[in-house]
Amino acid sequence: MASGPVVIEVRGKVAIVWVDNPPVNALSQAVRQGLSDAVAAVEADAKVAAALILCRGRTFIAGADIREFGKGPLEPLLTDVIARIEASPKPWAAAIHGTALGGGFEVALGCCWRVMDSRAEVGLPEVKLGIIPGAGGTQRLPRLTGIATAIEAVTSGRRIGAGEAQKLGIADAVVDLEPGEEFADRALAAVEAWLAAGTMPVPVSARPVPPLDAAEAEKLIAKAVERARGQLSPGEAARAVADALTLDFAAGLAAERARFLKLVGHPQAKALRHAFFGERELSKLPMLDGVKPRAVSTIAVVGGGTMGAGIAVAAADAGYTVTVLETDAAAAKRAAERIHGLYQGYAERKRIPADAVGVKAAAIDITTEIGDLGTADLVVEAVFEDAEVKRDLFRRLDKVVRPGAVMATNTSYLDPNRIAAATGRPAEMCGLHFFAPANVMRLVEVIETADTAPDVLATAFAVALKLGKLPVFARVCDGFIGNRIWATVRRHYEFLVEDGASPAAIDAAMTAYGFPMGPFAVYDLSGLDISWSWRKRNMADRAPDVRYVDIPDRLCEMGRLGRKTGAGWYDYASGKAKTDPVVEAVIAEERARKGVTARPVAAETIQRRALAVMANEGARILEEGIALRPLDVDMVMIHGYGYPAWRGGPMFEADAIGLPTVLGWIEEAHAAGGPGFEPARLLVELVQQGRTLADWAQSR
Ligand code: 3H9
Repeated sequence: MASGPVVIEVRGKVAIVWVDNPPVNALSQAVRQGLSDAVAAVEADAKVAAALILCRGRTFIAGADIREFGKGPLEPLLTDVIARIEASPKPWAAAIHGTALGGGFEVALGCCWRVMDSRAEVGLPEVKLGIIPGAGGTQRLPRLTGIATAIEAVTSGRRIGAGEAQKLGIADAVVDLEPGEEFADRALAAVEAWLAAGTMPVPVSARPVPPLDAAEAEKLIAKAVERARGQLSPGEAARAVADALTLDFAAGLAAERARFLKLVGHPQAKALRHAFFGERELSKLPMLDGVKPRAVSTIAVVGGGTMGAGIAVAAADAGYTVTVLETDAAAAKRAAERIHGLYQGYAERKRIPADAVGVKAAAIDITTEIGDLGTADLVVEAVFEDAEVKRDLFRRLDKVVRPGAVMATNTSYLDPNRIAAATGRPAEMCGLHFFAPANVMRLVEVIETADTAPDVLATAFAVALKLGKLPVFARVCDGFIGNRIWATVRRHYEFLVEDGASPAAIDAAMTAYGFPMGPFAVYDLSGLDISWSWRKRNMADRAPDVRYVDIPDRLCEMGRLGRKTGAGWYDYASGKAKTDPVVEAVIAEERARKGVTARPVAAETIQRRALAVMANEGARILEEGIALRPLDVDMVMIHGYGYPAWRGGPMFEADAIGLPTVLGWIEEAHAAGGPGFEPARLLVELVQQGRTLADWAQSR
């Protein structure tokens, strides 16, 4: 076979079956057909005793071709291809470099032997796409690892490194490449040695399933369901693995297929595919087309507080030379301790060896001399959220930072245009809005000011990508994309409290919707004082007819600023969030003062109002050009605010539910919220035209 994505190269007695389907060797129809034909070709070639699958490019097969999902099954089916490989009288081996994921790992499990590069990983991440392994993964893996490990692997979708894979019996050999060695040569040598030994292992599908008590399996399934917070695939994946306890291989495979087919067309899987491709679309922007980013090798972070320390660690981890500027020696010491603490946390989670903590922390230079920032290629400001403090800082930076360097402010609510105007070079400024903890959270809003030069924007995107972040383009408005939507919906949650719902009932409704935390618990975690000072700043601009709930101000006046003060919407004296009679009394007083008769609010009402308000504000953000595409809004809400990925984000979900229905809910929210909650013009027009947000995005 000389062409197509699968090509055979015979070396001695072994046929190397090369898979070459860039970028990640996904199992498109052509690859499946190529593998199926290769089985026949290997069987027909009398000189060949065994076959070895190797992949070109950066990785082994990364799974089924996700773009083919939803198009109906195309022959040959992957299950049949794997069955042919496993049933072949000539043994097959898989040589894994990069990642063998999903269907790619399933192909490897159908082989007699698996040899892994020591840096390679395997995994069954299908649950993250709202599905389960559909080509035998749930039936073959437990035959190697046992039920409990297989359930953990398929429900988490985590990647298993070569060393662990060998311990679990997944990898038969692990190869540590010496400089100059080719993985193909080492893998081939391993296969030749196995052939020479003359023993063929029992096919994985024919091996017994290590027994597990049925009650124990039920417990594992229940745990997966609970952790999934409404997402179906983890529970289904766990059940599919547990089927192996009671069904023989063929019946288990059929049951797995039925579960796979049920899920692949489910709205949750569609939403998760949107999230998967959405993440990868974020940096594909017309304004970045052909624009060369500036070279960045050194990054200066101004401010070594929680945010600054997180940014510094993220930058150092990505290979940048990092300097942190602090105001005085005491602040510099605290910054150094914070950075050390972050690396300590890495060591505790086994991300780095314990003895690397000091070295890594020491690699981040901490200075109190602003002049030391003169050679930085990028300066990221992460100081106290005060316009004058920031403007003054940038005035001083302007004098020392070298010409051509990029300067970024990490403000969340202030106007980057005003901050940039403090410098003599606003074209070299942009916003980089990180989310705390900045070394963990992947979301970064990249803010284009009125003057940001295209290559400055391109530089910000390039750096964010190198940091392993998900950069989302946004223009300037109060709160940009995420905080603006959060502030709007938070006000609506406050209306619901005033109208009769308790904060705990709202939190329960939203966690039941799939959020990891309820909004009032989040409010307490991030601190009530941030929005309080914003409200105080903007008090003068407040129109008299705008609905205003005084409860959070009253709590702040009582010193209840959230978790950090031991009390906010909840009381934390016991270490856990507890409903507090003091808060209940404040709420009751405010209702009485406004003449509101409290009425219970159903969880569904809370949920549909929240979705409606978020989608409506998202639509305004789109019509104002603050965000470019609905997917940008969705990715911000998923990655920064805990919107359940399996719902696809508020814009995707609004389309999925139907814009006319959602518009009805927005009108309901408007009736309750008054001015500021009017339906977005964009949504009204789309409903009139019978179009969706996705249609709108496509037509632009
Ligand atoms: C499955 O296997 C089901 C089976 O059990 C049963 C079937 C019956 N298909 O992420 P990157 C694209 S479900 C199509 O930036 P990296 C991606 O969109 C599958 N396209 O690279 C991007 O395109 P573009 C289970 C795919 O180096 C480009 O490749 N497998 C697929 O950072 C580069 O991607 C998974 O869930 C795909 N399967 O990371 C694995 N994968 O350039 C999903 C990627 O146009 N993939 N693309 O934007 C990954 O996790 C990462 O891509 C990987 C590489 C780790 C492999």
